[in-house]
Amino acid sequence: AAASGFYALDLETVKDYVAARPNLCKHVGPESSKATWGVREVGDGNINFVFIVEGPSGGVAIKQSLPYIRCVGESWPLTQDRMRLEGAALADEALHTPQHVPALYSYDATMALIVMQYIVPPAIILRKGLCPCVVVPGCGCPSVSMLGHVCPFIVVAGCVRPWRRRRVVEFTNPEMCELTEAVIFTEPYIPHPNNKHTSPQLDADVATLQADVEAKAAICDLKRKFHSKTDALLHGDLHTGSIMIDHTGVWMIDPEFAMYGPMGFDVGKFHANLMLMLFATHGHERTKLAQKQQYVEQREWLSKCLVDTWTGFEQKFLDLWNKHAAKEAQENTASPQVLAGGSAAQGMDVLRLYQATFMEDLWADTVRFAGAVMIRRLVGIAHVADMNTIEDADVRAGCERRALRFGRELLVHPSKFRDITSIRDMAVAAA
Ligand code: ADP
Ligand code: SR1
Ligand code: MG
Ligand code: MG
Ligand code: MG
Repeated sequence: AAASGFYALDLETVKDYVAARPNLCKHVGPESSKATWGVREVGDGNINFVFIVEGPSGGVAIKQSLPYIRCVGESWPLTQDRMRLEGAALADEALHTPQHVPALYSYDATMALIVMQYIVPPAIILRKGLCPCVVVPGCGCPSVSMLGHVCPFIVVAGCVRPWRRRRVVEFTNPEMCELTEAVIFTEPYIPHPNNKHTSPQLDADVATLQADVEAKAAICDLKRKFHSKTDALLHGDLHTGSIMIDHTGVWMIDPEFAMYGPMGFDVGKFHANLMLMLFATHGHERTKLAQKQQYVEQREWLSKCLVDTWTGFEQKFLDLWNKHAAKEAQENTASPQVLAGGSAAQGMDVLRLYQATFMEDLWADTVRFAGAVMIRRLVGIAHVADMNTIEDADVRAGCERRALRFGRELLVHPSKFRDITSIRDMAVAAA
């Protein structure tokens, strides 16, 4: 928890906060120029407050956590330590992919805040670019390079060294993980006061889900994986609202849920959010007929992005793993080469077979986590603008129902989806 001395910033005090710190003034402007600085609170997420402070030298983004969840209020307390975790994760990600994260300028434990690089317009939150349909096919797939860089470096498998166990402990993020466990893996499957859905249109669908033994067994298994796997340092909340994009780059923001966990959780969460928008396009198209062609193009962009995300990720991940494999052989007693008794050829065979098993497992996790994330965004506490902005409730409910059924298939029957193109084809057909 934040030490005493904490206060919630506002549009005035945030300027004083910056002006009192020369290391921050250098990004904004001299203290003497304070009267000319512009300040906005731009937090549109569920949890925290974000201020942008701009002056003659540039700008900073200041993200502060209050001791509760913003979208719920004081009735749901939440650790302010989440800003420490977010700062640590940004710093860690910057070691590997500085081009894909805002630079961290400072962390203040007392004030439970981080100060970071302001990602300037025209960069836009990907979800906001998708909802009013302004992301055009000219933007590349945001995730190809990003996911490929971010997930893999831990070089998973067999990487059982003391430093790794220490890192898992360093990034233990129990309260944020418990939040995820509640809102993704528990509440949607039971009647719970946090839940909401388009009612009465989806009442029967929700009742069916909450009586669905197969879905409940699947989510139990997935929750165990979320608890117990420590493949890599995850972002932990990698949805389309955590990605900023323009025609030149991609930035991941908001890693306050960072922890060592199953890689399929990050990848699946991103896929799920692309698919939610894919299902939503049909509703937008029906209610905003003037833009029909744009939605057709957007669906094509989303479908391509879905495929490129997985294939780009898989390729980058295996490349990195292969690069590290030689090093592993010298350092790690559990490496395929050591287990092969010094035979380089056999070591390579062990590595290839092991990688194939690993990727199969990762794929199944990705499919199932994607299903769980789609479901939570339709019947749990936190819905998505992609669907919410379809004003006609009957049209919206139709999109949501189709997405819910598809999410359930991903969760319960992952083996029906042998690869990413089959997910794409089935999602396009089901939407
Ligand atoms: P929350 O944890 O509440 O979801 P986010 O980290 O997602 O908060 O930030 C909320 C919003 O603030 C983002 O959607 C984005 O518009 C803006 N934002 C956050 N960080 C930055 C940044 N570094 N540069 C520019 N805008 C930012
Ligand atoms: C109260 S649940 C809020 C949700 O918003 C965040 O972005 C996470 O996805 C969390 O589950
Ligand atoms: Mg956010
Ligand atoms: Mg946001
Ligand atoms: Mg957040």
